Amino acid sequence: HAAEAQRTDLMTITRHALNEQGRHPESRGDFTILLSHIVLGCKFVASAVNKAGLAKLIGLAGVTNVQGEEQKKLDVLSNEVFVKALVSSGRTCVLVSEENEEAIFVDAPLRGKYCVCFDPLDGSSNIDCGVSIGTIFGIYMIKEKDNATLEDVLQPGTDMIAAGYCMYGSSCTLVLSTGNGVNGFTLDPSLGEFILTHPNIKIPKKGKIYSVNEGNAQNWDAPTAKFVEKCKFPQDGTSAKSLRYIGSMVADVHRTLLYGGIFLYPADKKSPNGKLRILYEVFPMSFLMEQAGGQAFTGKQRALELVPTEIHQRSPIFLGSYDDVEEMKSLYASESSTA
Ligand code: P6P
Repeated sequence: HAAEAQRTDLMTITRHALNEQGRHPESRGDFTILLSHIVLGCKFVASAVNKAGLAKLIGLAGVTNVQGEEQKKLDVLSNEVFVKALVSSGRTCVLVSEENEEAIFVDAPLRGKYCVCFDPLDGSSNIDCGVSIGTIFGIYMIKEKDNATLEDVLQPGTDMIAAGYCMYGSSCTLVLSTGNGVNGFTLDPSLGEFILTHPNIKIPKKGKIYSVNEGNAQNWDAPTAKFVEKCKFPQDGTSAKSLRYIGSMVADVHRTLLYGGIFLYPADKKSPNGKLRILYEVFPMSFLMEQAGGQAFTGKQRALELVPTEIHQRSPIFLGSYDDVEEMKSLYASESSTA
């Protein structure tokens, strides 16, 4: 009967959020309503991404489609969908999108109490070759509801109340944390519902995989170079690690979360602050890693303790299994002690 109950106990992401909400009797369900609008955006993007290849195939993705409208690039379309969904939820007041140079401030009567930082379609350059891509988001609570300013999103990641990503790949998987562990939900297209498939995800304490763009090796600093050297030529009798690098953050992080290991996007001579953006790539993924029992480090400090001064600011990032990141931290510590 347990198996039968499991099969029919459809724990959807909305039911899961309502259960979580039950832990906060004072809550009026605003977060659940916000989440349902994020989920709506993810469902739309999942459908558009799946059709993208086909659209290209049958010529829809040319300059104009059959309706004679200009076919939007998927990342632009995804951004419009998420901005509209978040504003119409009536629960947001500041939005920061990778696609918008300036932050968006929501006016009354649709203004709410949440600030959402998101990359609507990270890794979109990989669409044409069918590599998994994703939406990444992090959520802050406004400091003072009737006075939304940039300060409300220039906060350390430790102030985020929730974070997640939706990966559009062989299946559509939404991974979410509201500060009480990490859960994974898989879209059942026949129901149009995200079903809980990965309850209470915990990242293995140590992994056998390292994930970095080796093409940047000539520009790495000494600790990163040393760490990668040890992965390839271990001196302690352990076997070498495997290199897995997809070049789409959501895909690389999802594999790291489930299988263990470490994902690195270090600073290098070309980009002293690395490439990944703090508010909608580094913070959400670091939040998830810590909630899953892993770590996230910038080369100088705990990633979530960064305080951004600009909404598109970048940071180096090393995240993943607790012990692997700990090794990275000790290499940086010994470098600074000998410097
Ligand atoms: P590189 C994709 O363009 C992205 O923003 C992330 O998804 C990914 O992790 C990174 O850049 C890949 O960068 O320099 O290795 O191609």
